[in-house]
Amino acid sequence: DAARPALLLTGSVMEEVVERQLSGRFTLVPLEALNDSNAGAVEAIATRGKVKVDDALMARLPNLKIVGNFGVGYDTVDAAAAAKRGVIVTNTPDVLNEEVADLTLGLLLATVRQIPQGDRFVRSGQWTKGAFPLGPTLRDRTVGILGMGRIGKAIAKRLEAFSVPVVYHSRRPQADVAYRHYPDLVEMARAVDVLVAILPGGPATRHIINAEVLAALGANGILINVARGTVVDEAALLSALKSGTILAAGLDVFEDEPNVPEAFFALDNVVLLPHVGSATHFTRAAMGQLVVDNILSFFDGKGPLTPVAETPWPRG
Ligand code: 8YV
Repeated sequence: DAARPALLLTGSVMEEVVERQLSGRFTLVPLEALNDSNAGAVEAIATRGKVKVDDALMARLPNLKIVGNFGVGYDTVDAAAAAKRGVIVTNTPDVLNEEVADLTLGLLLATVRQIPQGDRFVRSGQWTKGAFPLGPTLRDRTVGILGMGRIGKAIAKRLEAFSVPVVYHSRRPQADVAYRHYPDLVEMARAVDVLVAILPGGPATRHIINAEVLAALGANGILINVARGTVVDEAALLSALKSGTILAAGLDVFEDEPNVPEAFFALDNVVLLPHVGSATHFTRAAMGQLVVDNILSFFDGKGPLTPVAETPWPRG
């Protein structure tokens, strides 16, 4: 149907939520099927994960109007280039805050209290030969949150309930929180023994957690990364874990995921997760629905619901 607008899918985006609802309105075009004869019909993109929606891709789509990103992080979409082309970019904020914060606390506790190590200890029959060794605690720690956005605040709230002091580093202090703000990340790393990364990825934050930050975090220090793999210098982290520069790490994200450096597998002081911060049926469905609602609202003339900061759109 030549009159129907097309929607480009860069990958599978919640088939049962997004693809089913949008197929009534758009001809769905998987990225592999994009060619010179259907590119002109593409007015929307639904995207997730690794595939980059960059200026080169957008240049092929002269009638592109909106990019709906499945995820709150949109580092794989060049939102500035989209803005120059007058293309709206939307993400899925808020609907995943509590889910990601839950997982963050789980990963923190798993790392500090060595929960996966304890599971391995029982399964391998070692318990019958002696007790599991005593380990570190959350009780004597201050947590420094790197990024005090919507999810950072949900993490902080949970830590308060755990009676754990919270401080944070972000470019600007947040008006609506009472936690101490550190303008300098290294200074905060020196003052805390847990660093939780929950800030956007992309070039501006690449390797913000480097060897210097890890050294400042120190020998009792624990790093939790639920943001993007790119925010950590992974080589520096590996050597800090091996040498005892820091104590342990809990990682949900990696620089080249799903490829995790094998060197991590040999270390007993890391807990490794396959990027599951928001990965539940409940929350992924809510994220998918928000992708759909953004695109349909826009094509109904009511504007996007959750445009990203780079998108020039009047906010209510
Ligand atoms: C991913 C996430 O989007 O929301 C984010 O920023 O990291 C995740 O929810 C999800 O893995 C989709 O690929």
